[in-house]
Amino acid sequence: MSVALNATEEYRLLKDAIRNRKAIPQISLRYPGMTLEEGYEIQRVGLEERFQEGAVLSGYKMGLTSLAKQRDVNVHEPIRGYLLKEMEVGLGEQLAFEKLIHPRVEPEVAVILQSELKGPSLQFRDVEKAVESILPAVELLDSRFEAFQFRLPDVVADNTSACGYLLGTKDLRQVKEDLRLLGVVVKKNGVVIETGAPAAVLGHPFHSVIGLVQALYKEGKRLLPGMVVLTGGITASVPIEKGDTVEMMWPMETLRIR
Ligand code: OOG
Ligand code: MG
Repeated sequence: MSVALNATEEYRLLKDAIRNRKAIPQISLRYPGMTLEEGYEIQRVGLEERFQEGAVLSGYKMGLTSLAKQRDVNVHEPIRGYLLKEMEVGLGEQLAFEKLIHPRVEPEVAVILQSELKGPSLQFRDVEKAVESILPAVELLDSRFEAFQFRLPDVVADNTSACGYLLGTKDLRQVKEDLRLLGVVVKKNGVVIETGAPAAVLGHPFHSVIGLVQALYKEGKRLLPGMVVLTGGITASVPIEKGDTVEMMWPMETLRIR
């Protein structure tokens, strides 16, 4: 029989990794039988602690909703994590590299809600009606695990590598085209290194929102007006270091990260 892990203790190690800016070994190396539920329990303990420290929830993120991302980290199942207000990076703001371990950025579609979403049997049109805006976004990832390597329960415990996010300003619905087909071009230091389209995310990013709401429902939670949902990386993520510039070009605006 495997030994049960202590979620509070495991969260402590993740927190130390952030504070010391030093990655730690994967939890599942010490607990080979670690389950997905244990991963979510560690994530839950972490969120609870953050609340006690005064952090404010700004929304949620879905991860590994595209094939490109699943291949990127060799984990093949969608996962979810939480977003805090303090994670938001302003447009034009420099990344705080001195606090990061091995950051990566990825292009995403963010959905901002104007009304709540809940329930086990949400339909596509329910999401459509609840949306306030659909914005191009960048997620900043920074795994707390060595070599950015992990298994499914590890990355869930680590709040799905969440670290920051940046929102664009132009609602993608202003482009009179099918959202699924809008292109995003990712350049690093002037060189195109990734290209993609929102269709990469479960066929349409709204399916990611539906999956999230269904998972939250099982925990008695819902999405509230004003919340941000990051629907998942469209392409593989791009490592970024001090001195690099990453540009994500969408039809109406380019998001620049440095
Ligand atoms: C895991 C988080 C995945 C996404 O958008 O797919 C994620 C990782 O890649 O470190 O945020
Ligand atoms: Mg992401």
